[in-house]
Amino acid sequence: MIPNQLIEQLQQAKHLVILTGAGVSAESGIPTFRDALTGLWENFDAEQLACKDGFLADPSLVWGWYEWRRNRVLKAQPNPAHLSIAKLAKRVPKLTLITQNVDDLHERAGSLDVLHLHGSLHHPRCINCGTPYRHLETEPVGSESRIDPPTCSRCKGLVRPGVVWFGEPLPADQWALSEQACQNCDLMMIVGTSGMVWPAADLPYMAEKLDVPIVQVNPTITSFNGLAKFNLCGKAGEVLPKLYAATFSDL
Ligand code: BV8
Ligand code: ZN
Repeated sequence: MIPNQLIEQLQQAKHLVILTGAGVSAESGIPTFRDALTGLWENFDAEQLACKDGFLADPSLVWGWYEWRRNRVLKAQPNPAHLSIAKLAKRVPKLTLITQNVDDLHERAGSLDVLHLHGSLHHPRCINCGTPYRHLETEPVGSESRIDPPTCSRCKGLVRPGVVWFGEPLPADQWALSEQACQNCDLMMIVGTSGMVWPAADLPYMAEKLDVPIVQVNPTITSFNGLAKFNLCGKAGEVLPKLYAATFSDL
């Protein structure tokens, strides 16, 4: 199951980059982006809701969707995939974790300095002046319903989710650090992403151009299969603990 050559490369890695997508949170019960379109939102395209125009066209529909998703995350726990990634960081000299996910499960598993390319469900802000909004514990979240977004305490503007919507640029600092890591690593792991969203999907190509070996962990075939030197076909929550144990079996 785990090729010896991969075990050696992981044992000798000086700088490992891990890029994760929604698949790494799937076993925590977090629906992937496209699976999150049920109930009120089932007749929508993700791209229609996850964009500024979609929010402005129907703020309570879109805010309700994000609140429902945020509540799912609050109730979820990190799974063995998140935990294995956090443990890996203690075993390799340098690990850069880049995620496309908007949940905080990597952080809750103990990962530090996570690079969030697409923002976070947990840092809403005013759409006008950018003032951060702090969720009140008592806010009614969770039922699949329309929820009017709060308004900014400073300018009365609408509060928006702290995610990167389609058509919006990625946070420049997170992107620059991610690019830099992919161009300076000696092993790259892609976990649970279909590679359908840009420019995040560009990162593995940057590493491959520099002959960096790539490992993919995914139960299905993706556009990265041709790029990866090692394709571990399986669920991240099952494969990553095995990979960790095979590589650092002394622990
Ligand atoms: C940009 C936050 C330019 C929101 C997300 C027209 C106009 C403008 C831009 C574009 C355009 N056409 C194309 C583009 C580019 C566009 C894009 O890529 N579109 C796609 C649809 C083609 N990109 C953008 O717009 C980006 N910005 O280009 O700006 C610009 C520059 C300067 C100035 C102005 C503008 C912004 C993209 C960010 C979008 N935001 N998330 C939210 O969450 O609501 S992306 C969102 O979808 C997720 O974050 C994720 O990254 C992505 C895909 O989600 P999923 O499908 O859920 O997950 P994933 O793809 O990762 O697939 C799940 C995988 O897991 C599968 O492979 C599955 O097999 C696997 N899996 C399942 N179970 C497991 C598993 N793996 C392991 N273990 C398991 N158990
Ligand atoms: Zn404001």
